[in-house]
Amino acid sequence: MKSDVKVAEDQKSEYSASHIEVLGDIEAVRKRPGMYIGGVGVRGLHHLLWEIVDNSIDEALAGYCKNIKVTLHKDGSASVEDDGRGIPTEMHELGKPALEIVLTKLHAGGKFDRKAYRVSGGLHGVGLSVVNALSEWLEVRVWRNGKEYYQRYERGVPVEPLKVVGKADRTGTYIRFKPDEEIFEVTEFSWEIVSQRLRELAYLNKGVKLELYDERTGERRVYCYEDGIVGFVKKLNSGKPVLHDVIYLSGEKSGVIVEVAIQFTDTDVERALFFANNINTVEGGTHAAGFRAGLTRAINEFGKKHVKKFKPLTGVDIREGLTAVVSVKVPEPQFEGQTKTKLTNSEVRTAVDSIVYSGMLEWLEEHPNEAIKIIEKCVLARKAREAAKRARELVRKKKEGLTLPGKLADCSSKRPEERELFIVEGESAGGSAKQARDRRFQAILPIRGKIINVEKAGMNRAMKNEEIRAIVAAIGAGVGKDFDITKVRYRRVIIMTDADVDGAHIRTLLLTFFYRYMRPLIESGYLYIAQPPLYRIKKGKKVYYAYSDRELEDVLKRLGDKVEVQRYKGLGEMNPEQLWETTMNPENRYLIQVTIEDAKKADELFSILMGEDVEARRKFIVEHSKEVKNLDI
Ligand code: 0RA
Repeated sequence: MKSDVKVAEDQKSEYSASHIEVLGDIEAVRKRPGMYIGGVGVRGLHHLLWEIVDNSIDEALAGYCKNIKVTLHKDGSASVEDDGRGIPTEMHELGKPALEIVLTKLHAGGKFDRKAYRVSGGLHGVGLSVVNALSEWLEVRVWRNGKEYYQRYERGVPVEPLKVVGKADRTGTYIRFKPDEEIFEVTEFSWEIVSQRLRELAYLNKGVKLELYDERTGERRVYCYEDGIVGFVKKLNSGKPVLHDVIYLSGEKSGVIVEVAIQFTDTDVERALFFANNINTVEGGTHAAGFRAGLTRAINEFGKKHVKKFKPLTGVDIREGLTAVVSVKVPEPQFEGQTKTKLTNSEVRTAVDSIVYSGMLEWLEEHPNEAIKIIEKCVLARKAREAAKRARELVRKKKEGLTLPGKLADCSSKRPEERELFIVEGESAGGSAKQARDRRFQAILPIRGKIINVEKAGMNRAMKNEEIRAIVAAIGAGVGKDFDITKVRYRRVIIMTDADVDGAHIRTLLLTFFYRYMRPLIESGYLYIAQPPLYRIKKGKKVYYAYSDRELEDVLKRLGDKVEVQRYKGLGEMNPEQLWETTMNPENRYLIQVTIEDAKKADELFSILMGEDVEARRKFIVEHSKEVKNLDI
């Protein structure tokens, strides 16, 4: 058992020769320090310290170490002491003590690798040899086998062989190093950075005592949390109103150790921290995804079972007010992303999801009062979100000056000069028109047959009418004295009604409305009336349309006999293709541009029909009784 010391002493003479081979590794690290520790600024500097602390934490995770003590020395060096098993000092195949291999060979893994959830492969885990290579000097003490071992290195090279310097009644490792000023731009360790990280590590590794002493200022801190991440969440939520005690869920699945601490607050902030092998994975990853999925599923499952009229909640609503710490330990972690802080192992997602789902559901079932509080919080969050969305939309629409009616099928073109609005009577004709149209430049607004009697109503009452409001909103240029022709959203507004008495009635109503409340629309020549054909004439496979009785006569004369004539009574009798071909397609259609005279006539007609002058109405009906057979007044 004394062989290690003896050989180390025998080695002394051959030292210069035997360490030549490690020079290559040291040189590589010193040439490109950034490749190993990310940079030579503050981050890189502290990286050296994390590398050693992580090794001690690994020893703690393996169950051999309880105390870790970090000292920031006056001379600019830092030291880490732990009470683990001590770095092996036994002779290695390479003819050197394992300790020396660990401190000089890059990736001296293999036999020395303590398997248990090493941080290696992650942000840290570059190895102690990197710390050594980038230090002006490094001293190591190991208590092991009842002895105290000591060795000193300068810029990665041992200046003497490992030697026994005394007896020991303990085990452990002490490493003190001074970052090389030739390498680092910054060489001063930061109390803030170090204390924060040590506290975080204490939370993440329950029961491990991490002590920090700053020799430069005399400040001292001890971090140790028996409740681990539960304490972490308590700390994050201190001073905030909380809905329940911290929930702790843990388990192991496919080699992944999962720990989760959750507490909902009565606030609208979400604070979730994700760690993989003690690394704060700020870019998230599979553990974050699994956590969110499992939590959402559990809460919705519980809600469905126990809450009346429960509507499934979204993850966003669930996570409002959530504080959580998720910590996983993964055998072979894989990190990606900008800062290598995104965990990508897919087995972690399923492990976290299933542990969180079943654990959370069980907790909810066992704590029904708190569970209801949480659900109520989520429902409130949803309401607030929906209200905020509505408010935002209102503001947006106010800015645009209109609320587009729901039944408007708008066109996609943004060029006002080619946009057309068809105001179509009846839902079914509106449906056909929507199918028939060229959606790029033709918009359809279906209106119900009975629109308000503008004559009697006056402007305010007219504006309470849903159909009128929809028309005003769709046109988007205001109404009455506020009407602004430059804001009209379409170059043509086309009234499309049936070629029957009801159609005529509605057309008259609309014309009256436009004449009274949007007169500039007519004066500018924007208002049109669509002309559906009155007849469909078929001879063999050929089809003709006639838009008037005169036209029908002409067509019939031309075609001779053996023709089928169909009279269209309504737009609804045409299928969408026919409607497009005959009435909407700019190539074939007939549009009547409404003049101010037409509108004025309509207005007069309307005044007679609908107004208060009973005598005028009677006279009118007698004169026009042939045309207005079915008019209901
Ligand atoms: C390799 C193997 C063993 C322990 C360690 C390294 C070790 C490294 C460091 C670095 C700082 N503190 C440390 N503590 C332990 C296991 C040795 C054995 O099997 O006894």
